[in-house]
Amino acid sequence: MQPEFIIVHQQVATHVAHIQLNRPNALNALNLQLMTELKTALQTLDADDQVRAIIISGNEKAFAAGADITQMAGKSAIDMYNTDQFSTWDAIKKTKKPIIAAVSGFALGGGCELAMLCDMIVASETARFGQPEIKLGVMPGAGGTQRLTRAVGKALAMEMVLTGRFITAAEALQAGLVNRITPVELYLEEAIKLAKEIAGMSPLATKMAKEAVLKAFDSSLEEGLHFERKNFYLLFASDDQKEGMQAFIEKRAPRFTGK
Ligand code: CO8
Repeated sequence: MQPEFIIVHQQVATHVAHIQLNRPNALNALNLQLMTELKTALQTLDADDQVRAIIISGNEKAFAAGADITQMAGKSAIDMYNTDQFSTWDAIKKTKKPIIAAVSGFALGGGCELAMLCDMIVASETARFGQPEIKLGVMPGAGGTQRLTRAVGKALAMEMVLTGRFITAAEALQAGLVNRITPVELYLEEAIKLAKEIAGMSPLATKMAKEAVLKAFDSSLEEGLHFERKNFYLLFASDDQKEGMQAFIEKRAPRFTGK
């Protein structure tokens, strides 16, 4: 069945796939169906050998303005527990391939959390990041208090979470939340450029490197270093390691196959 709220573009030649959130009338508010479609698309792309890097974008006005407030408003705690809408987020988190969020306009609440669940963020100058849940009488629920704090530090995270203030793209860059900012007409192009660059590397190495960087967030230094070393050694079982190092020695571009 065709998804209703996302569009998936796949560039076979460059090994880059692009998922566009497409609920523009609601500023891409993340209702349950959209999140399920996103999860399914990511699982499919993660299993597809032709795909080596993934972009998630919205449109110029909004990456996503958060969870769908109208869908949540009348729910009880038991409804929330039974629906367990964060289980889709757990599945998205398991994506092994690098994901770049291309953010323009609003990235609020669950939208900011979704961008932070990605591995890198390319933002347009018009991007606005915020965790405004406090204004709705709740608080972030999909990683906002944890990933934001790790990205920007306690002072700014506390201010954003407790006041709901949106920060600009420039502030987000300065705080280390985003990788780079571009004029609005170039943000998607820039994200695609970055994705293509990553897709040119060994797909095995990028997956294992992503896994190891993420490990830094929930392990001690010793444990993380141990994990890193194991992945490093493991890559010597790959053709790509032989090819990458041989190509260096022969002064030519490597041809990575993911084997
Ligand atoms: N949910 C549902 N509909 C929304 C949402 C939303 N989060 N955001 C915007 N919309 C709708 C509006 O209701 C409006 O619909 P309509 O045209 O039918 O009235 C349409 O999108 C356009 O919005 P506005 O007219 O409000 O546009 P403005 O440019 O005037 O304002 C804002 C833009 C400032 C972004 C404003 O829309 C706003 O404040 N939106 C809500 C932002 C927010 O509070 N987000 C947090 C939601 S809670 C959350 O994310 C909890 C996370 C938990 C985990 C996530 C699980 C998926």
